[in-house]
Amino acid sequence: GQIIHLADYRPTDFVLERVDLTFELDPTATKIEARLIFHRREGTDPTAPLILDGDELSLSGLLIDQNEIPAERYDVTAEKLVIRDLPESTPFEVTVITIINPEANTQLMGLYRTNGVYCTQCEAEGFRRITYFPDRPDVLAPYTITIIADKAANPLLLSNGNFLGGGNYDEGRHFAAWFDPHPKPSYLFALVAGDLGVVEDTFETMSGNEVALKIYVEHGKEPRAAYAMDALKRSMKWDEERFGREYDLNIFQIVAVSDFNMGAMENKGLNVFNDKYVLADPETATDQDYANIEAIIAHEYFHNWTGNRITCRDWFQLCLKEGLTVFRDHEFSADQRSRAVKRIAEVRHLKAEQFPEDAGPLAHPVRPTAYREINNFYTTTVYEKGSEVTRMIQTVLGRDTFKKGMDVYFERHDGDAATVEDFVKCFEDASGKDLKQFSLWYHQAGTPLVSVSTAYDSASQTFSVSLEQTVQATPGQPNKEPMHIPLGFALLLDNGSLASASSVKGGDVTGEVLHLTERAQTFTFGGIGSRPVLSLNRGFSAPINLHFEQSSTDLLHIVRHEPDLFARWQALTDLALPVLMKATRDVRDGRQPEPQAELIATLLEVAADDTLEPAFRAQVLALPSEADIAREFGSNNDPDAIHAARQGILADIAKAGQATFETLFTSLVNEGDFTPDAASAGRRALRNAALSYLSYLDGGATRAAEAFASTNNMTDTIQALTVLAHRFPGQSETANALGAFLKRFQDNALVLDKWFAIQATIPGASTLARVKALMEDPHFVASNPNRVRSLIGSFTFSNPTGFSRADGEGYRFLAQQILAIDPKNPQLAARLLTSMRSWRSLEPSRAAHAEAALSEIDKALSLSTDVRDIVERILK
Ligand code: DPP
Ligand code: ZN
Repeated sequence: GQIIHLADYRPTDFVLERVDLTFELDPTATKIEARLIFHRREGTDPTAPLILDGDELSLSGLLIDQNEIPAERYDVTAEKLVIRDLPESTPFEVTVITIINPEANTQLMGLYRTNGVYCTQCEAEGFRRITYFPDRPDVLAPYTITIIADKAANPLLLSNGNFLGGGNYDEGRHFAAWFDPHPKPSYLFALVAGDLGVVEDTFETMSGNEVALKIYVEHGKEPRAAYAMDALKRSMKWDEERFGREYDLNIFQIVAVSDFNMGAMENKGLNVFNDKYVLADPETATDQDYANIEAIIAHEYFHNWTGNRITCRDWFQLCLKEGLTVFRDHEFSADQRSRAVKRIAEVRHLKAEQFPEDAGPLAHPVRPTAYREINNFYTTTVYEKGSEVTRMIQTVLGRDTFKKGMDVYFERHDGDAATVEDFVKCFEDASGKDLKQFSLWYHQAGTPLVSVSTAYDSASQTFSVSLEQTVQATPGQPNKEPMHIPLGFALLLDNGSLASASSVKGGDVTGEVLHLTERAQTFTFGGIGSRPVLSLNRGFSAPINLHFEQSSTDLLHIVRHEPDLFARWQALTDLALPVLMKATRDVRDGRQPEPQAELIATLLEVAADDTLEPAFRAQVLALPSEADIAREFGSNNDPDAIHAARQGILADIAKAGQATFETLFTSLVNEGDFTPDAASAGRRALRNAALSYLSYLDGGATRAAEAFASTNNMTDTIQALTVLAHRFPGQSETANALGAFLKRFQDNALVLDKWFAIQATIPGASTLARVKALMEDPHFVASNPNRVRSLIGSFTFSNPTGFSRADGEGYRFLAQQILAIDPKNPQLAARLLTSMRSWRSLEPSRAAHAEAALSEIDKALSLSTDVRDIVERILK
């Protein structure tokens, strides 16, 4: 794997006009005839050869304009097909014949088989595993697809676009033809064939076109696709209302498969989904599952415009479609649910996943300039930080101008393979603003740190806010420029109202946003009659770290009076984190942590406040996680000390709040049948938070076991089972509950994933032995990515005390697993390996074990490019 540089981008020498593919499906020998019509691009070298990409391919036939092509006119390897002496000005047709083995495709890239179903995954570079092709996102063409297959085994033959027709073929085979009129790059190609059940519906678009909606699932699972269908219809409506985007084919299809590397894939008109993000019913899906399904169905649907109609010029522009589409799905979920609670969940996720990436060896800009393996750039930086950057454009320009910029983008670039610069230009043109400095968000890696101090002067009635920004060095970027950081803010007065300044000096303030653009800048607000409390970075308007030593009195003022719920949650976090860190230091130094009456009283006050929505209160009671605390320390981390300190505080809160938690637990029972709506889910979340606290008191195991035995939905079941397993791992109640759960759900793979994940995340050093034993369990399927992620991934990503046990055995275990998985599924292996990305922030002895385990991987001779790239960057 060589390094590919953005600076080397140039268009292809040949323009692809049309693609016509015929698949003769066979489990081990599928024949593909690709007929590709090209012409030489004007102004290019008239002798340039045509170069097509391949991956593990062997060529079985090659024709030009239907004539055999002499051997001296082409060179072929498994990775390249180079054809010379092509016409200077007339279009020509290249016919490529390949034969591939879907059954043997364990990488799950290209055409493969999952539970007897043929399925494809082509993003980013899977299409070249099907046929030799200019496999890059700036080569767009309309596709005609013919699929021929055994009729009994494959009654369904699906591809992109609209259905053209089909019928019987020969010897028990039949065929179907599809045409996608919208020019698309190869990564959006899809084919599915097999025997599946279907749920059908229709949607009438805003201009009155009727669209057939179909969701395909395994036979018998049709009822579990109802929620996904509902989410799809709501997504289609929302994109019309919010962004004026209408669907553009007469059919939209989703296929759920059980072996899939990603969450889902937005192939034009034929989305393929990890079934985890389609299937749900109250008995088997948690509230989180429902929320994920809603978000991912929306995300893939929204790609139809942001990704498909307007695609990326090259893979460096991945955030152009992903960051933007994540922003769109976040906005959709916020509109469907509680905006503040949704924002809290987003920020928690961003800080838990993206901030560590940006602070470690895998840090890269939202729009990178070099990569060795593009699969490794489907990161939280490209997705989540990319979304935050889009959100900031909206914050900087205001909602209306942002919308205008989006309209310009859709209008100007429909049908294009565009760049980040094209995108930003649309907003510059719509607003008349120069976004050059703002664009650093795309180009500079690292989370900015903003230090804040404030001063109130009663004589002049001025309040000043001094800000200083720094961005730490990241790989390849030692020096950083000052960025444009839009900071939402409010000045809260004593009585809880908001101060409005009569004047502002020192910088640009628009509405409720303060624009930090210099390295250091002081904003002075005039006409402020009494000292206000500053609420800064409201709504997490910028993805930054704040260093602001606000007094607990001020933070409590925000907790009680901020109209913005997100800001209240943030203030509570700012109160809790220092307490958790102090307790961690105490544990490490062998001191007894001090009681924390003020924090505890505040948390309990919020918990009992019935005027606040339950989902918000549940988020507050969740406290910063062990990973949050580790991230805040940044270095020399001891996961055992963090765990012990946090557990101690949870126990103190439980003791002080017993009455509150008893009341919440008994009063928050949802009446009637289960519904997955956000309000009901919020009540469940708060009730389960109470159950979790009550487990620290006498009779905790019995109570959790009773709760487990009496639930009528998977959310409550999982919460009760988690309390049992994580708090009482060795007790009979836990063994009984795990046994009962397994017996009841052993035929449901998605539910079994939860059973594995709960056990993999039991805190403590002994969980490694449990994980190893579970790998021998007959229900563990090593070839299924969801199962591997649920057991091994949950252990390495979400079990700090288990994975980072002091003797380093957790790291050695991961190294063995990486080496075992890599030959079969490099993408999965590389992703798992990123769980080591923060190894340098561990205390020295754990860090030494981690480095040794990484070196074991590094020493292996035949690593995939995927794993090679990650291990070298992590070790550097
Ligand atoms: N399918 C992945 C996503 O939608 C990659 N495009 O984000
Ligand atoms: Zn996406």
